[in-house]
Amino acid sequence: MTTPLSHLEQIKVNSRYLRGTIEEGLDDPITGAISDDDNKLLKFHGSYQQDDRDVRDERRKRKLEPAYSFMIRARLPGGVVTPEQWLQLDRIATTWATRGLRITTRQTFQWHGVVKRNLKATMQAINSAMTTTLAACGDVNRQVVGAVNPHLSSQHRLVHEWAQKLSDHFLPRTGAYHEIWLDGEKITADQDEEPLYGTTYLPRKFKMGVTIPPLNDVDVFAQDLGLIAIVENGELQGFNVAIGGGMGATHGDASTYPRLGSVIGFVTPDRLIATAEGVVTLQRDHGNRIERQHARLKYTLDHLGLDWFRSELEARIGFHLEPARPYHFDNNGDHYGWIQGEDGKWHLGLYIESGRLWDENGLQLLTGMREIARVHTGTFHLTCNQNLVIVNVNEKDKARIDQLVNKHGLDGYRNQSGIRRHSIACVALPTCGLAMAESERYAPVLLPKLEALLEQHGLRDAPILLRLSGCPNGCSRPYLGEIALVGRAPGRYDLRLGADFTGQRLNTLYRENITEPEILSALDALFAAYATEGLPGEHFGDFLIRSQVIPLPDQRLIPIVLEAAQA
Ligand code: SRM
Ligand code: SF4
Repeated sequence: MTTPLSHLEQIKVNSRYLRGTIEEGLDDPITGAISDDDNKLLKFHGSYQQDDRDVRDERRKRKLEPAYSFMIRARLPGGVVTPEQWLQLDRIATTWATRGLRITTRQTFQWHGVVKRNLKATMQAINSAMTTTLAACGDVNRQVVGAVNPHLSSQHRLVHEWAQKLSDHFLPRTGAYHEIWLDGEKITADQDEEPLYGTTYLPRKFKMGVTIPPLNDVDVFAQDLGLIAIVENGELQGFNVAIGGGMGATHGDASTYPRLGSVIGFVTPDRLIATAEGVVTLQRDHGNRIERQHARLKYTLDHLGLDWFRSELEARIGFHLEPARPYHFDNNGDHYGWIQGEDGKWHLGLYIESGRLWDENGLQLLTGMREIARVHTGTFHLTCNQNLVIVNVNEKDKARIDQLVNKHGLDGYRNQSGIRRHSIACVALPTCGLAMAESERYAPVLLPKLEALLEQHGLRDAPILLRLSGCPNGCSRPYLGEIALVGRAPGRYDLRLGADFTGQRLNTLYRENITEPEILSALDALFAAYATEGLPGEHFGDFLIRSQVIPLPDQRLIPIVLEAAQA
């Protein structure tokens, strides 16, 4: 007896390569929504239907349909944006979206609040800016992230090149996107094909990231496929391959969990695409298509075994992976302020709170970046920590950029506390349909309180990784925070502690379902101990482990050949 496919798998099969009835739904003037099935397909096109949760109850009482709108996500491999693109993408934000430009934790832009009648025009405008939204969401390979390492310009270029190649290789081939959004020629589904994905695409989302040690700003072990570039004497030798990273979990369901990627070997650059294709197609063929909560690659690996996966992979690609090469990571954060690249050009790293570029609270972050894009001759790089770097500035142009940065309140990087500089918060309310608690809107409330505590203990500048998520899906990669709050209910969070400073150790649940006073009181005591008992240079997460406040997490969750491979 064969087990039936999940409802979503059936929707994919019947969708005629992601067409569904999206076009008809867009034309229906009676509602601001599209059908549930089409909404599932729309994700593959890079958009989610949402509703404003701040007014949901009130509208229900007034018997109005929810205030529907659409979130749109761009695909910007490696997070690179030219000034011309910036101006076009900014114009989309001011014309059709409601909350500016939002830099995501996968170094791309999201727009929120686009209403249905403007969806097509917005998609067209994004494509006119020489980018796309295709496969920014959905059960496919998503945005490929790449480390932002401006002071080593040649390596930076290299990471971007590989992010772009991988992104292009795994882009869906369906003509549906062009037909629906760009008025492309209509073809019948039987003329269409998806050579790599087939009619059911992947069992679940798939994520890739490329980094060059000692920087791990992409959190390479949180990727389904993480690639650690090995550079010797300035030359790229190849990549260590880490598979099965992922953050998402469900409260109260121990069969779901965050997992760090396992390093399974090394490949030379000429074998990278074949290896990546082997990993993706093995997941396509063996991932769980019945229970979506167990469909990510991490569960496929834990179910079938890492040894099984590696030998199937080698059989499929026709060569053996070499032993992983030594590497060492220093940190997974961003560099702020000016830094000179090896080619003499300058780069300016800016702190953007929760990645939201918007004109509010007396700041003009969106306007400021627009002004900069008008005069800048280099590029912009978005980071996975929701920040941005103004890249390739000539010496003579630095003063002009500085003046615009100061004028528009983009100079926060100069004087922020250590914890703020290392904080990330996911979007959560009011747009995220899965949010259980506030996150992005809670960061400006919580941070001053944490800063006051840290100040009292002489820890104002201590670099501490703080990650806030409105639910356990983990969009801010909270399980890699030295301190993390994971939403449970309005005003209530799990407090997790003890990840390291480099993205190589998961944190552990410390207090469950607690309120702000309880969070502050718990942290106050730990900050006091850290201030007096921490060793020089010791990071907060490491201190918590050494002092046994937090037990060392389950070794299964630590990258498997990490110790052997590390220098
Ligand atoms: Fe995420 C779902 C926002 C990065 C794990 N994520 C969502 C949705 C689309 C909610 C939904 O399904 O209805 C959120 C939309 C909120 C909104 O209003 O914009 C959302 N995720 C985000 C972003 C915007 C967070 C941010 O503050 O920047 C990030 C967009 C990334 C991008 O540009 O592609 C974002 N999401 C992540 C990451 C971090 C990463 O990839 O490095 C993770 C953890 C890594 C991972 O995938 O394991 C992540 N998001 C999830 C999950 C849990 C997946 C799982 O395996 O269980 C969901 C829920 C789901 O897929 O069912 C989710
Ligand atoms: Fe929404 Fe949860 Fe992701 Fe936050 S972590 S954006 S609340 S799905």
